[in-house]
Amino acid sequence: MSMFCYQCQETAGGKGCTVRGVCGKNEETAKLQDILIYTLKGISEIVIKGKIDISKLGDTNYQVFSSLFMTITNANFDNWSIEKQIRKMLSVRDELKKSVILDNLHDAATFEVDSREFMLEKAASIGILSSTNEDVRSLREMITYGVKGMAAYAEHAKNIGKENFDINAFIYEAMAAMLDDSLSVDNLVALTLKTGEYGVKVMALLDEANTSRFGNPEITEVNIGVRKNPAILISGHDLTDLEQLLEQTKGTGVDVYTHSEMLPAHYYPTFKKYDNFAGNYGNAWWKQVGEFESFHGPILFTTNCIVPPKSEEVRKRIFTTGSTGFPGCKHIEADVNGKKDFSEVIELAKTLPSPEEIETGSIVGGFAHNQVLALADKVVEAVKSGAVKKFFVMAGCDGRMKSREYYTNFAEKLPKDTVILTAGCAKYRYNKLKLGDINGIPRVLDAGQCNDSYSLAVIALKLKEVFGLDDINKLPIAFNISWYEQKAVIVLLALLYLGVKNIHLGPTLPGFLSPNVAKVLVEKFGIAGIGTVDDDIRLFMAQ
Ligand code: SF4
Ligand code: SF3
Repeated sequence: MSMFCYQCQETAGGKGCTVRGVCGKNEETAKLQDILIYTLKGISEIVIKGKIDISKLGDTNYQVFSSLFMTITNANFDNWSIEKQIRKMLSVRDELKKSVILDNLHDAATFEVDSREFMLEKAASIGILSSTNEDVRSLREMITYGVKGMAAYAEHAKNIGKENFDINAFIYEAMAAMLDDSLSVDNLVALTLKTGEYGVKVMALLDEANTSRFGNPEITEVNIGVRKNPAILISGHDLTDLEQLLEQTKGTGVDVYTHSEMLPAHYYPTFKKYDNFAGNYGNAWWKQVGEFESFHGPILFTTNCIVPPKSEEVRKRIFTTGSTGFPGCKHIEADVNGKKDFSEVIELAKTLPSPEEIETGSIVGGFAHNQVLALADKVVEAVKSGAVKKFFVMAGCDGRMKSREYYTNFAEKLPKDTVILTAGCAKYRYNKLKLGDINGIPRVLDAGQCNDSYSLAVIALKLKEVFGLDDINKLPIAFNISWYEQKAVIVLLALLYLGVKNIHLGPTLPGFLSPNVAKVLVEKFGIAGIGTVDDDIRLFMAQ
């Protein structure tokens, strides 16, 4: 076995990628990412054992977020930049060690590697499979993946100037705990729930950061057709990158379109002032292979999900920034003030043809908590009168697997008196269907990106209060979540922490769940996989 990774839903055979990632990640990238994670565990042990005041760590906290983010599925395939980050974090680690006197440190806090060959050799003994007990391994990885998602959201919030040291402290606590062999399975189950608690906190922080900077999302019709100007396509989740790109393209004659998880940016009032913010092009991340070809212009990745480009022509048009990277694609760094210079992207756009039309018309979104709560009377009335029988939270990720057609069929077959609440790129499986509305309430309400699943939780908690219920599970809301990468793991853990039971998770259960850990999730939380569309709808409607 040359590598081992089972962090995403598309892992080979549902068990683990051992030769090359289904995502395109090669052995060397996988091993370097393992070393980066190991280094972070070592740093975390020093921070925790040395009782270091993390509010004084400055950029180190941000570098920890970025390092974790670089290892998220489809974020970074560039070995050179991962190696550079390992070296940076090793020197951070060694500086931290000088500030405290500690003995009995774990190998993760002391190991040395001077060449890439050494790193790759070292990786063979410190990866996922070095935890030999399968239940401990399963829980450790579930926590680590939750922490990766948490770090991604914390990084976005920090880019807007919002930080919460309690969240940062938890990230160190959790990563240090991954080295602690004295922790029992029960301890790790408790830590998993605590990860969910901090998942809620980080999504609340990012929500606060986004809405205070860009305004509250509002109901918006988004153009999915094209205009005649040359254009740039921006993908990923980082709204500060979008803001800078819109500022720099203003008045240049170059339009900006969103792709995949950037679609919800259209719902924020701040971005509506840009005349060149033209619409959304295409669908979820995995459809980028064809869609990037027909777009013709440059593509800017602010975060995951990158699919390795098939042609040199497309690769030359891809730019990365933040935690993303792909070999052969130009990476745009921020200066010390966080400013990024996108002039090369803009100049390239001017030389390329305008996008080819693949769709026409528009879609509607912008149903984050503030907007939905502004319509609360209408929503409550619809439930009380029986016009709406049930809400279905169908948040999460989309992916390539054919079995995900389930979600389109499920949305189509749902009774007409039900409403779908969605967030994340999972929405592309049903956001263009003509599902109609109920007394003016559209049957698909899109709250935003995956992190805006927080909005769906806020809406549920508010409804619980309005209906005077003592348990969120007594609401007429069912949860049918689809997952792919690690941000969906933190969303799931956050929902579990909030007490949501009977979540259906698909299209397959995570490969990283050992049979015993899966049993705990089933017994304690009623988690289930998906079945057939008809059976599942019958089951959900009877609940
Ligand atoms: Fe495999 Fe997913 Fe890991 Fe890629 S991220 S190597 S597809 S498990
Ligand atoms: Fe999608 Fe990659 Fe998860 Fe933010 S863009 S939800 S998969």
